[in-house]
Amino acid sequence: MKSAKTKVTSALSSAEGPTARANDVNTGNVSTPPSSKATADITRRRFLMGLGTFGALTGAQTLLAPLLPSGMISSAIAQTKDSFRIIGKSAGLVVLNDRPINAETPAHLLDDKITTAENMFVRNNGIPPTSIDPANWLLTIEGESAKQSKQYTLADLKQKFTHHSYQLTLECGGNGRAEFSPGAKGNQWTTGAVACPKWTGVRLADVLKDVGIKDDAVYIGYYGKDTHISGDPSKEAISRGVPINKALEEENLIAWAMNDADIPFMNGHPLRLVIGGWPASTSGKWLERIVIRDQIHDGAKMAAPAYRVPCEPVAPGSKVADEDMCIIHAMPIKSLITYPKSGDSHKKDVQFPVRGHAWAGDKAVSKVELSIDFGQTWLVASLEKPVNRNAWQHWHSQIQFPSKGYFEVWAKATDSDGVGQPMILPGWNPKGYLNNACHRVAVQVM
Ligand SMILES: Nc1nc2c(c(=O)[nH]1)N[C@H]1C(S)=C(S)[C@@H](COP(=O)(O)O)O[C@H]1N2
Ligand SMILES: [Mo]
Repeated sequence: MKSAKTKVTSALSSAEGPTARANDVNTGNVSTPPSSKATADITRRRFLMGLGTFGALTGAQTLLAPLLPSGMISSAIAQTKDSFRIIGKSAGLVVLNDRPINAETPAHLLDDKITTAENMFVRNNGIPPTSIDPANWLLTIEGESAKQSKQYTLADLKQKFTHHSYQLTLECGGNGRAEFSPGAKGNQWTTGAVACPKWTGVRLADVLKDVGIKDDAVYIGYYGKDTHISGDPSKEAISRGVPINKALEEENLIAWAMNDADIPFMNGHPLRLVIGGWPASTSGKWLERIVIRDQIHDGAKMAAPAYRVPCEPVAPGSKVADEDMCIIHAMPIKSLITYPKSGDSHKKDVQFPVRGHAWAGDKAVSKVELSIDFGQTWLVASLEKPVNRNAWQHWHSQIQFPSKGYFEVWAKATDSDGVGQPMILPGWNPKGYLNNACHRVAVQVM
């Protein structure tokens, strides 16, 4: 069935091509998650382990490894990035950029209801920290709308406040960017800049209230330990935030654990902000400082055009003035088919399962429908309730194909306000954000 498989994959090349390519070439083993005593040393050792894998594949000199800042790949490795793995991450992740490292998750690797550490995507704007010392980590809360400035160690946070766990969906605002036409610069995410692990930490609201919030507070902003891609220490890699009303919702966490283990280094160990349902750029990694602002936060990548879309719809390819760009708030309704894997073959007479997840920013998902005839008829899938607000919802169904041949499975989710996913690309915008078009996978029925 080799020729049919090739045909199936190429029929959906724009949506699934890079995924299929990466799966063909990546064969490394999976490394273990970070230990609970992770330090700078461990970070470095894990980086060396990664290079060791690379060295085994290519014969490269691992001697070079100590010279490389963690999170960066040398140009030698970049040339063969398809065979390089990010430390602690699945070999199936697709590396989109190596300076800094950015990698997405093929849909079939998001099949777990709770995204595993090795399968969570990685999105870096700057250079990840080169040393991490959890024992001496300090979180500072301050700002013109904070009643005082206060610092907490990780131990303080763990002792002083009630612990909470939530499954929270993080989706990059640029997820789906690859499909826009005319195209937008930036990481060419297809469908895989989304994850929904279980996070544990303290409520952002509890910590903000402990410091004291002045009546004039309108926004919060975060700062992390990573550095600007240029290496200029006076510049931030990214420093975004959310309106104070969103910040005070109970699901937002200052988290030290993901899936009951340390957060993977690339996902923000030892501490990160987790703001479910909003662009994941609001969830600061390697969290060192939170500011309570009396104005909309003005940190790096808050100003237009970053993480903004035209306030009113524009024709594809338009130039949009900065003052006509509005900040993205909650992410729109979207879904993913995590089984079957696109391009797989299936026997005609077997009823086989179709499943995935759907999420809707601050809202709930009310319905998921499937089509195997290009949207002419739809079948309603079984939809589970979210485990908590801002967590994605699992859906599943059984499909019986009417004949042999090439089929596409389409999924379309609708949110609790009755707003559904578009089947074609929605609102073109200069930076390629918020593509929530239906996901589709190819199936060859034999
Ligand atoms: N400190 C810091 N926090 C950050 C970023 C970053 O580059 N530095 N990237 C943001 C963006 S744009 C996204 S999409 C998410 C990605 O989280 P992940 O790398 O854990 O998947 O982290 C956000 N938080
Ligand atoms: Mo992002």
